[in-house]
Amino acid sequence: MFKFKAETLSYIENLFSNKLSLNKLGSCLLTLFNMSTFTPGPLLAQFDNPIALRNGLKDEQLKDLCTELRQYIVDIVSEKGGHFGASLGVVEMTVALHYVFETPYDQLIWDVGHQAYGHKILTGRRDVFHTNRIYKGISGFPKRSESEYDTFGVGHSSTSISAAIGMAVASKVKEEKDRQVIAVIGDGAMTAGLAFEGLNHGSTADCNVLVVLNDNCMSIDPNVGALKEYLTDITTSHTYNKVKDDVWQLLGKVSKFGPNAQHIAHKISEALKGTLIKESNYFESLKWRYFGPIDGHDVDYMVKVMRDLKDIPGPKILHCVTKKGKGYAPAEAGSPTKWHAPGLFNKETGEIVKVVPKNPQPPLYQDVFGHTIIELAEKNEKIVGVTPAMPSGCSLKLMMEAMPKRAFDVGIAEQHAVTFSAGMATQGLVPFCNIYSSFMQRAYDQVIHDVAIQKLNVVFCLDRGGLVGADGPTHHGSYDLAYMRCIPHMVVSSPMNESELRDLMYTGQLPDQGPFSIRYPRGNGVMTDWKTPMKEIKVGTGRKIKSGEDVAILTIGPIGNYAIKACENLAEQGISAAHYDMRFAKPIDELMLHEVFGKFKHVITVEDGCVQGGMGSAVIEFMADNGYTSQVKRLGIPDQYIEHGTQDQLYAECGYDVAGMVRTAIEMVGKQAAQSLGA
Ligand SMILES: Cc1ncc(C[n+]2csc(CCOP(=O)(O)OP(=O)(O)O)c2C)c(N)n1
Repeated sequence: MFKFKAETLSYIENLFSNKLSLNKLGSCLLTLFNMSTFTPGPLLAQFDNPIALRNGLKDEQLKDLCTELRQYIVDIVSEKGGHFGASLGVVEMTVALHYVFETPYDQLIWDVGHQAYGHKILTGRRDVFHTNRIYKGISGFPKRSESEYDTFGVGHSSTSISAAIGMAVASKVKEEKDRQVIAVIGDGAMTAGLAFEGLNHGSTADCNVLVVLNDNCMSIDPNVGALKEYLTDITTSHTYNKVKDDVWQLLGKVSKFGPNAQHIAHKISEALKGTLIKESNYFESLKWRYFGPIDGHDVDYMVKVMRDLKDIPGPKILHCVTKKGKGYAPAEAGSPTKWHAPGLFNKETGEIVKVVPKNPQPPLYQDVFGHTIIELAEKNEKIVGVTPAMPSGCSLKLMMEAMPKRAFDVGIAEQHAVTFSAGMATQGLVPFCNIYSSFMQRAYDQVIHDVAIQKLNVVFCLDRGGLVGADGPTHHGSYDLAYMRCIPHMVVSSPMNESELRDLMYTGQLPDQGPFSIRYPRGNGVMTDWKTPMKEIKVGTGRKIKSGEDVAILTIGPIGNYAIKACENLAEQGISAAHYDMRFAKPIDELMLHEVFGKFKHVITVEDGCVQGGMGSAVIEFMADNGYTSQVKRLGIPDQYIEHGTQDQLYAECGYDVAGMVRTAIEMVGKQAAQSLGA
């Protein structure tokens, strides 16, 4: 049977409630049938996939195709949202790669994948691209289940080189001699240890990999560290560039030499090395052949270079210099950080759409963190802040500006961020190490081995804990409550509101706290007046928000605010629900749990995290250990990967929105309550 999408249903509702103007009717009808109202340029419209492109496009049309592809991205992202600057910066690279290489047979891997919009549009998803990141629409990142052109699922950075080497070695094992593997990786992603591990192994793996280094000097915020400076040096070095030009001239002839190509290429690289003895090349020293830097926006030249490189076997790097936001004037002129994912904007003026609320709104949790750490650090000189490449995203930027010597962006290097924090903690400092919940997965051993076993006082602030929305399964912070809870010494906490976040941050920096984790979600809090005086919360204590008779709802974190509404709703239906804000998943508040299980036959636990191993599991463990026998239902993220959508859509899908809590309570006690009401 034909099923309407949720988005479509809301259009229908709006139509019938007269909320939509007539001129929107057309676009609504198109949306009903999931059709695009966006019109691609004439060239882009002709090609449904790269095979058609390679068969039909002439070299002299490459530039026009790039212009149309760029425009199509601007048209759609300005109205539908999503990542922006990075995709515009790789338009020429995307076209050149699909034009030169035999995708999907040749394997093209995008690192992080936030820059792959052009790739999606060229690889069969042009007409559904307007559903990008929308509930039930296409994913904002490459995804193997979505297209055979998406060779490797991504979202987290710096995986592309390792994956490419794996694929290339597999090709070797399978004796597919003609198959090419290409990884596109940004200069930001290149700062991660994982990328280095790939480079280090790749040189000896004797396989056919091309790494295209997309160097735009930016991560989300400005890229940091020595590699960035090295790449800038090599791009601006006159000696290097002169030699490079000579080499390219020679290289242009390589493909014509057929079987001798390898020998000639070797001679070229030796010549390059010899000449640049004083400026020895980082990649060359790791035994990767290095080519470039070249202008990543000159599509004709990119095509020429890539054609040549196809004939050169072994591991090689092509260094391309690009600009984030290229071709869209407001993004080129403005802050690349702002244009990384600007939200909706007026494509004619470049003005970013801001809905100005009538009344003051509660702050983002990340900003509460950003302001509170400064307040704490002003009083406690031992406090320092650490972020792996997310200073804007987690708002540590505020501290980096206010106290530049005490706040550090260490690059996309979660493992280093944790061990670096551990090192500082051994010297008596109190690091607040802020890492998104899903990115922390990368640094798990460091949390255990470097922090927890040594009982060091590092305060982990896990931003984006819980379902994050449009970024989808790679970014949902589903697991932290569970993965932190099984670590000895670790305090596992989550505030229900801004004031509790401040109190927990205050508590975490008190003497001898040991490893202390505080998780909070993406988005806004609930308090407009949130700068409350900070006080200690006794570790392992929750609080009763509301008494009740029929059922107890135990929550952790801001999802507790949904429970408040659920209790009100249940009261209207004659069910008296008690509500407890647990605050800690570990140590769990045993006194409070004795009260709960001593009184209630029906208990519901709610967390914006996986149901396995989280707070609900802790409650059931307590119940079993203490011989209680109540009926407990755990609400949270089920044992599956949740796709993208708005946070509310996803809470509803997982059954822990207000309606889900009410439904569960009624299922558990509804009949009984109804009977006692005499129904
Ligand atoms: C492990 C991990 N940490 C952090 C991020 C967040 N993140 C997404 S894109 C990005 C910047 C990537 O920079 P770069 O590779 O240079 O690509 P660009 O956006 O400049 O094209 C970061 C830090 C991530 N996706 N994965």
